[in-house]
Amino acid sequence: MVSSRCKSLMFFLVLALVVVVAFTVAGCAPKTSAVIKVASVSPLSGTQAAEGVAIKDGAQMAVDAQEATFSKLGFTLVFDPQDDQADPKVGVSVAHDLIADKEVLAVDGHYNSGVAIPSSEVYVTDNLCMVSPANTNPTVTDRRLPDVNRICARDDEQGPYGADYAVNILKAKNIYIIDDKTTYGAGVADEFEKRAKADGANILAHDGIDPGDTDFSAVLDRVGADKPDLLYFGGMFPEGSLILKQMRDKGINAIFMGADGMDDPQMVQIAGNDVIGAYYTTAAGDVTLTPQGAAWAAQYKAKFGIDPGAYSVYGYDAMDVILQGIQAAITNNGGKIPSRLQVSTAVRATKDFQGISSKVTFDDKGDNLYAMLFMKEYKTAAYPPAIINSSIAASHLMQ
Ligand code: ABU
Repeated sequence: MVSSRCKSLMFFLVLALVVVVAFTVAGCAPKTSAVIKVASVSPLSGTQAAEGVAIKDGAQMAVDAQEATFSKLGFTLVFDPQDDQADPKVGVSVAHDLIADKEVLAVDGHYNSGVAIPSSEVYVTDNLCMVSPANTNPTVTDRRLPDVNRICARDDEQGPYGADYAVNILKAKNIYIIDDKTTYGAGVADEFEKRAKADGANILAHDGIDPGDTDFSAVLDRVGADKPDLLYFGGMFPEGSLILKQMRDKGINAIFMGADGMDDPQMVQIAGNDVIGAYYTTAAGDVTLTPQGAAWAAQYKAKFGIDPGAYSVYGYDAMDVILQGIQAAITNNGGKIPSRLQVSTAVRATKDFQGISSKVTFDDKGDNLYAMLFMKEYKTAAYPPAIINSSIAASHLMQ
């Protein structure tokens, strides 16, 4: 005797089988679209996390805006944000993870040149495309890796730009230089020093600190003894802001100038009113100065509840450059998922792409022909400071 419970079970099993066969025969089985992952890699923890998160959020916004477009093409676009902790070893480890995940087709990163350079040595082993929103050290692109690009200016443009302003406009004659001994900080300070000497300034000393230092009494005592007109700092905002505050506490009145590592609202949070009168060069403009940029910044604030950081819009534009490259690579590949090499080739071919921050055309090294430099001065203790000068960062056109 077959129980009625058994009969019901058999009925449902047969029904399920009929449904599966019917869907398969009719070609109605649910389709799974291929996944395309795009990563951002920047410091999401540690003292530089504010700028790293700003880049990540910018990248996220670009991905969210294009999910539907990729879906229509038959792909599921997935954002894969990674934390490099501003540490080269962590960056390299993350790079190996990204290389191993074959769904990852491109990287929007990094923030720190000293992390980007060794990490990109890993990306190139499998042609994984990298577009940097913020890495300014020349070596990033001077190695001519075919998959490595940046949309911002370079430090062999930024250092001289700052030096020309310091010597020719601010009339600094005696300059004291401090750097943080990193690839970025020492690099931009060396470029500043070369041009300042060529411009006729006297370099009193070129001193060093270590990232993570918080007490700058010893170096600032040496600065005070040398009585410079201007103190130039090559390094990042956590240390630079403390140097500025502590030099004023010691009564050192020299003009303070830094580079784009200073471009973060924490400069005001740390140094308070001592920021007034401080200068820095940066590769990041003020996005709110155009109607389209102001609308973008409002959208960013509505989404993340905070104003964009210096490099947020560059994180967005770098990701947008990546996504237009992936779409071109899909087209070139007959609508099928492209290889990493096809993506890298399409991204390097980017020409006159209109981003929110600027246009993007990559030269044969992966530098952006439209990259700009800006001089900012704190007229009040409020971020962002005023842009008082700007220039196309075009020296690489002559190389
Ligand atoms: N350029 C801003 C961040 C510093 C760097 O390139 O390492």
